[in-house]
Amino acid sequence: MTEAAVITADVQAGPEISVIVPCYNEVGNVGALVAALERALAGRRWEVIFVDDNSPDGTTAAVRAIAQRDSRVRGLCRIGRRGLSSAVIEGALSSSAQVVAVMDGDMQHDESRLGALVDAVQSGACDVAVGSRHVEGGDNSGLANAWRHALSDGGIKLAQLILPVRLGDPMSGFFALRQDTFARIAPHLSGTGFKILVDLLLSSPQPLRVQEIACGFRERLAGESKLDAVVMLQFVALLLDKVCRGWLPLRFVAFALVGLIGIGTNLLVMQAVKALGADFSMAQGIGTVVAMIVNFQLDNNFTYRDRRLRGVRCLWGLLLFMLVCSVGALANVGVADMVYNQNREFNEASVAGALIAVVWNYAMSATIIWRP
Ligand SMILES: Nc1nc2c(ncn2[C@@H]2O[C@H](COP(=O)(O)OP(=O)(O)O)[C@@H](O)[C@H]2O)c(=O)[nH]1
Ligand SMILES: [Mg+2]
Repeated sequence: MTEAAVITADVQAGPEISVIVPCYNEVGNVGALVAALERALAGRRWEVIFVDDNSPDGTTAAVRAIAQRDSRVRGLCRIGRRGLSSAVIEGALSSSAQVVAVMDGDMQHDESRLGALVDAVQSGACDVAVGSRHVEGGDNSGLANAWRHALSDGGIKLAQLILPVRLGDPMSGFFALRQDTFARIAPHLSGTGFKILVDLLLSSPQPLRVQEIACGFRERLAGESKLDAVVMLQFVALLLDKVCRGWLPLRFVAFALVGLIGIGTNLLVMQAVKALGADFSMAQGIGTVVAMIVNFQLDNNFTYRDRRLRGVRCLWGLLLFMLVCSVGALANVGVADMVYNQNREFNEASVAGALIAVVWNYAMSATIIWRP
């Protein structure tokens, strides 16, 4: 027996269940959720891991205050990061329990179904047990309004088109699976956006056996939903990423699309400034600077949302971005000139120049400005 394997009398075995709770600005819900878990999982060895992205409302402090009295409560605070799915991945990988369950931190999920989810996985009846609002007995009444219902239904239909398994509620954020199953799939996950269950089902090298367990969906206890237009786009990006089996670098595609918006902005502003009586160089200069600022904002809030720069770092980032793009513009003109001198093809030359510029800008942005 090795030194590490010696167990002293007063050491207790670890939990059999880790409940992973991604949270952002959920300070008003943490205490209620721990109390709910206590009731729902009575008689089982469990822990809860709150993964908070350094919420400004003090969610992590609230978790730590409870954790000081209760060793079943753990907190993982991520700095400079955002994202539900990536938070779940990191929480689940920090677990040594046999089963991990994932649930939201706003009391929308019905914790009384947790035991059934865990039992379904532990009995070997399935690989993933899903708390489902779309099987008999389930309900979706906690969705805020008709728009959220339509969005959820649309997302379900879209996901069902490409999922390898039949599932009534692939958009559920309430499910359980064995930790080793999660760890096996983890290297293949995209980790983008909100829909970690869809990510797991589409990323698993072997098809997963799924069982749905009817479950209610309540209204949020406190705080606000974080679902917004970018999260919706991230869902489409996740599906695209999986359909293309990872060969389409989605961040690059987003960066190039933002670049196209930049070209449009440049032209529009240039025309407007020219109409106000400025000469060409002045109009071109102002158009370029405005386009760079717009591009930086879009990239910071969308392309690199998970690494978003704030405050002084955002200002430095913008200056660096302008420098990088200026070098990119010089490379664009240089390469376009070279190609044009060789074959006198105007279109080919400008496409070659633009390509070099976007690749340069992307490479520099990804490695220097929004460093991983
Ligand atoms: N760590 C982390 N958790 C998040 C993030 N966005 C949302 N969450 C949490 O994920 C859960 C579901 O999010 P919510 O906004 O309620 O989504 P909705 O139920 O679809 O409106 C909640 O516990 C949120 O606090 C994020 O960027 N990071
Ligand atoms: Mg919610």
